[in-house]
Amino acid sequence: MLCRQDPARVYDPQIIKAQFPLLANRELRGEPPIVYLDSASTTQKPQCVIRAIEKYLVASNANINRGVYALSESSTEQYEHAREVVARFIGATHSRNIVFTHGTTESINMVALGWARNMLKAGDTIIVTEVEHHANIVPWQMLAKNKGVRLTFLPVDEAGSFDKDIYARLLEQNPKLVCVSGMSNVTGYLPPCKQMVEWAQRAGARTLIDAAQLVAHKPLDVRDLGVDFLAFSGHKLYGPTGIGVLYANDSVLDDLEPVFGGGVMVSQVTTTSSILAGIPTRFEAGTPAIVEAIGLNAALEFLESIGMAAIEQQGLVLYRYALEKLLQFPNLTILGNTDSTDERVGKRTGIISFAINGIHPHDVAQAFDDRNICMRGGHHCAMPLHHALHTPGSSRISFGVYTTQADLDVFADVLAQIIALLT
Ligand code: ALA
Repeated sequence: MLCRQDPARVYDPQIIKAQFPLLANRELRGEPPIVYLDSASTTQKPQCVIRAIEKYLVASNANINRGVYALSESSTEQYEHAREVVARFIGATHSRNIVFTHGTTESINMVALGWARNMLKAGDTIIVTEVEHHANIVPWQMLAKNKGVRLTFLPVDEAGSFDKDIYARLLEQNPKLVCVSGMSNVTGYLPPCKQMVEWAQRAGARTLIDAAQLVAHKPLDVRDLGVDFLAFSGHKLYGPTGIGVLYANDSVLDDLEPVFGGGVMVSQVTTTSSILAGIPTRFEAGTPAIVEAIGLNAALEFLESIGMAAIEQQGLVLYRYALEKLLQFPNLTILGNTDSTDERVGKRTGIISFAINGIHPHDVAQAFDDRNICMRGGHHCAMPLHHALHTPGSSRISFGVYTTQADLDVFADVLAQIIALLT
């Protein structure tokens, strides 16, 4: 198999990195080495994903669900196999619970427009949190405007974390839906999602988890979480852009209505009406992201062969290593609590954002870029969280399976130079 790692091999980020063409062997190509610390934005792609896409395009390319010729049938099988692999990867009962979308944003909008718009009425409450990426805020604000539902925000404390008592009080408003990020794309904060889902259910609310960041950092089991909807993107877990997933459990799936109409999602069409195709095909109008699904399949097999538990462990090692380095800099504030052993604030991983007194995050990112280090500066599409943490923007580093301690050593050396230069 293209994607299989040797299971006997101990996780070694250097060996993993060697499988990412953009990062590996740059000197041999006469290119300067780069340190890539922007995996929260998008991940690099391993050779096996690139090869799987190439192999599909060279040998199998045809539209799905249409042709009766062998090439088309094989393409349909590969696409549906990808759906099964996604279901397995997140612990879903069945592949019918997996809807392919174009990304997390589309998945969340699909819940807002295909489920909440029909199931909620004016005056109903949706709980959203201050931690959220704009993708899990704006669709609900649009729904509030069009439908008259009320949004209530679960605030963060100074540590960027939730207070369970405040959450419990908000649940007394009998919300119909609770939307929460599985992992902050700014602070790496991992809210206690399982408990939040349990409490929401007890209050009679449905739940949605934005797992865009979480899915690349921890093993995920949607049945154990008990969540109703969960959304993520392929490109943040080593697959291509343009493919995303909406998981919907059986209890909400029948109430989810298609948002897009078109070919394939119907079984019969007359000039006056149409009959919907089965689930999940009815949610995937038009030609879907077939090539991208093949790439996502390869990416998930790649991750499975390393093991998500090993990835989680290694992520925590790197997170602590980076944190120790950053904590040595005066004039630098790390967003959110930096004590990951503090039970009250929960754990963090994979992402660290910081502000340097007197330097704009864009200038920091530019200075790093001048030294071939890719990191992000700005509000990271999380303006409410930055507002709650009293800063308009921050500098962010985020890690992937290929990130090494050596990368972080280079980063810290350059950070010292930049601070000396710019302050
Ligand atoms: N959502 C991506 C990020 O946080 C783009 O950087």
